[in-house]
Formats: sequence, structure tokens, C-alpha cells
Amino acid sequence: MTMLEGQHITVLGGGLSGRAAAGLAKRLGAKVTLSDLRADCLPLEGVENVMGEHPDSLLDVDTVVVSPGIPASTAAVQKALAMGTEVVGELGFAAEFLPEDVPLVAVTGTNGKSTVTSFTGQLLNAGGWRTFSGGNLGTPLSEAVGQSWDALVVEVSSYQMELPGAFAPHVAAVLNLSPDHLLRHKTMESYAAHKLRALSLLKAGGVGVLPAEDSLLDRLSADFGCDTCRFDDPSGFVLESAGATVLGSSIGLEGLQVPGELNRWNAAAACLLARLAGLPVEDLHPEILTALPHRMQGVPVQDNRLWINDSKATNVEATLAGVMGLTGPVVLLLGGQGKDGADYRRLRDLFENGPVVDAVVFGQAGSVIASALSGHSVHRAEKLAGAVDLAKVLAESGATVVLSPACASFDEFDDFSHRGRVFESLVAGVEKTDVEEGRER
Ligand code: UMA
Repeated sequence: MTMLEGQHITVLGGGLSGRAAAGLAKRLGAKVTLSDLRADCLPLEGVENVMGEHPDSLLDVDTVVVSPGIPASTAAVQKALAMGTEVVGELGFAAEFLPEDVPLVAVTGTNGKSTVTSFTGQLLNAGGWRTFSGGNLGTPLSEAVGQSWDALVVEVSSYQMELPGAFAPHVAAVLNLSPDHLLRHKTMESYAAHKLRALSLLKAGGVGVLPAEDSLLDRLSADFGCDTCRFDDPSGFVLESAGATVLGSSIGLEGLQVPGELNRWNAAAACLLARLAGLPVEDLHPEILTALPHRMQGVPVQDNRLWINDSKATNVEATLAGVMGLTGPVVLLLGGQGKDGADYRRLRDLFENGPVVDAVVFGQAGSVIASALSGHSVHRAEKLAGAVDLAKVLAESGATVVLSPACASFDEFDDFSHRGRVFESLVAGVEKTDVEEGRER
């Protein structure tokens, strides 16, 4: 492919997205410069590398491609725009080179978008469609270009919608909305507008999917004029005791291998998106779904208790959503590095109206969370290892123990996946140090 022959493309940001976009531009025949503010950023072979700065000379080119982690308000992006250069985010750049007729499903929202993206991709693959699942989920869309797909399912972040370029999905879903990334988007209204952008960019005849009720999303999308259906509504899907009615058809969910009511919802949402992408109802096989690592994922141990790793739940909403739908009795492990403004008192609902009977708090935020839950059965541990030890004592046969910490992990771990791996090893009785040595896996 030589679609970009004779063009000079600068890519800002040498992370996953930037490297993939630079690789794509190179494959398409462009002269490419990759630039990262980090002087020690690994150079990319076959392109010009300018590390340590984004000099003005790199911005007067045909196109500047911007990584999602770089806000549009950044000086370099603003300068490129002022020079009249075409400026586009990585997702939008990649979208320009996708075939028009392959169904493109965009999934966004505050919580659960990775799981629903992955589930939708799994359903389409199991139905016999070669499906790309990626975007914010991990594999940049640029890597999908040039391969032959029957469908693409893309997790879209609000960051990626600042400079959306040619991104135009056939189906776009906003799963839910709660405050997040306000440092970058400043107001809830601006954050919501970025989430809705995928709907406003739908191809002609495309379908948007929204929560049954969300006054802010409803107000901001009122004049989009696209076809919409709703989660938790007969126009989309409704969960029932054994399964779900999806676009009017009954789908059995009894065989689901993924635990919890939240995963039943995620599975039904994925069935809806797969159906909207065009998969026939008889080709839907939700029993094949497997959880993404660290997201309401069962830990494979057999000790008559169900252990669940939900280390990805780094805020109160995610913990509420995951744990509320579990069957009790539940011992809940909470804690880590607290987030400014987090209202841990909301977790009381998990005791008062949900399945939790005991909580074990740990880490930097442990004492704040314990105070927020006063009056309930709360036990204290210094670190995660102590919390797992206590849970082993508290959880009787038949109980569920879930790590759904409602906090970031950085007080004790590299990131949420490191925390999740250590949790699984502690549950299985493997020494923590063994896991830390094997961190690279
Ligand atoms: N950089 C510059 N100039 C700047 C600022 C940063 O050169 O002014 C450089 C940094 O030095 C760094 C690079 O940009 O080397 C990082 O780029 P990036 O932050 O866009 O990260 P990527 O590695 O390209 O990963 C991105 C997404 N990251 C963000 O949106 C922050 C990944 O989402 C995504 O999986 C990946 O592309 C593939 O599509 C991660 C994420 O945290 C998981 N997303 C947020 C979220 O889910 O809440 C939105």
C-alpha cells in the first residue's frame, strides 16, 4: 500500500499508539518522524526519531498524528493547528484506512468498556467472524489496518475522541457515565460530550446505544438524529432471571462461566452489540465468554470458596458495580492508594443492601475506608498479603472472597495487574516474592 507516498507525517508520543501509527504511516509509504518528550524513549526502526522535544519544525508537515495521552490543549498540538497542519488522533488516523463496509463497533463509558469490548469480540469470533478487538483495550487500531476482518470492536476512551479524525462507527455504545478524567476534561459536561462523540460520528444508518436513563447523556445527544436503542430497555436488552431478551429474542445466559450479576449484564450488552453488528441470533454463544484478567475474574483454586480477582476496580463505582451483583456471603478486600474526593461511605450499600458480610481493609487508604464503613464488620491488615490471610479465616465454605479494592495500587504495586497477580498467588498459597520475580509474564 502506498496511499501516503510523498507525504510527511509526524507522530507525537512514542508509546503503544504512537509506535503503531508511525508503523502504519511507514507501511503506507509516508516519510515518518516519531517524536516523544522523553529523551530516553526507544527509537523506532525505519523512521526518523526526534526524542526529548517536539520541535516546531516537525509540526509543519502534511499530518500530525497525536497519541491519546497527549491532550489537544498541549502547546505542540495547538501550534500544529495554528500552522494549518491536519492534526488527528491515532484512532482517527487509523480509521481512514479501514474498509467502509466492515462493521465497526465503538464501545465507551466510564466502567466496564474493556470487558464489553472483549465480550463482543469473543462472541463475534465464536460466531465465525474474524474480529479485531482493541483500541483503548490495548492493541491500537493502527495495527488492524491492512488485515482482513469481518468486524472490528474498538474500546474508545474520551481521550481518543478529542481529535477523532475519520473515525465513524456503524454501532456506538456509551455503557454508563460517572465522574472520571476531570483533570483533563475539566467539567462533567465536557467529559460526557467526548463520550458521546462516537455517536455523533456514526455512519449513515448507524445505531447508537445509550443507558436507559441518564439525563446528561440524553440532553447532550437529543439532536444527534441517529437511531438509538437502550440498555435495560426493550429497545435493546432486558435481563431476566435465566437469560435476557435481546432485540426481542430470548438468549440463555445459564451457561455463563464468568461470575457475578455484572458479568451477566456485560454479556447481555455484548450480545446486543454483536447482534447490532449483524451476527445472527442463532450464532450467539455467550457460554464461551471468558473474563479479562483482573476484571471479575474467578481464581482457579479449589477450596470450597469462590475467589474473585477484580483488581481493575480502582474506583468506588467499579467496586459497587462488580460486588453488588454477587451472591453472598461475600468477604470484600478493599484498599490501596486512595483517590482524592472518593466517597467510600457509598460502599456501605454493599453491606446494607448487598451481599457483603465482612470487609478487610489494607494499604494507605485502609483507615479512611474503615472509618467510612464504621458500624459494619471491618477488619484491618497492613498490606494485601495480610488481607488475604484474614479472608482465609473469615470466609467459610461456600462464601465468596473478592478483591475489588476501590483504590489505585501504587502504594504497594506497579499497577493493578501486578496487584491482581500477587492476589492470585497469595490465594493459591504461592509466596509473593515468586510472583514478583515472574512479573514480566
Ligand atoms: N508524551 C509526549 N508528549 C506529551 C505527553 C506525552 O511525547 O506531551 C509521550 C510520553 O512520554 C509517552 C507517550 O507519549 O512516551 C505515551 O503515550 P500515551 O499516553 O498516549 O500512551 P500509549 O502507550 O500510546 O497508550 C495509549 C492509551 N493511553 C492513554 O490513553 C493514556 C492506552 O490506554 C491504550 O491502551 C493504548 O494507547 C492503545 O490504544 C490506557 C489508558 O490508561 C490503558 N487509557 C485511559 C483509561 O482507560 O482510563 C484513557
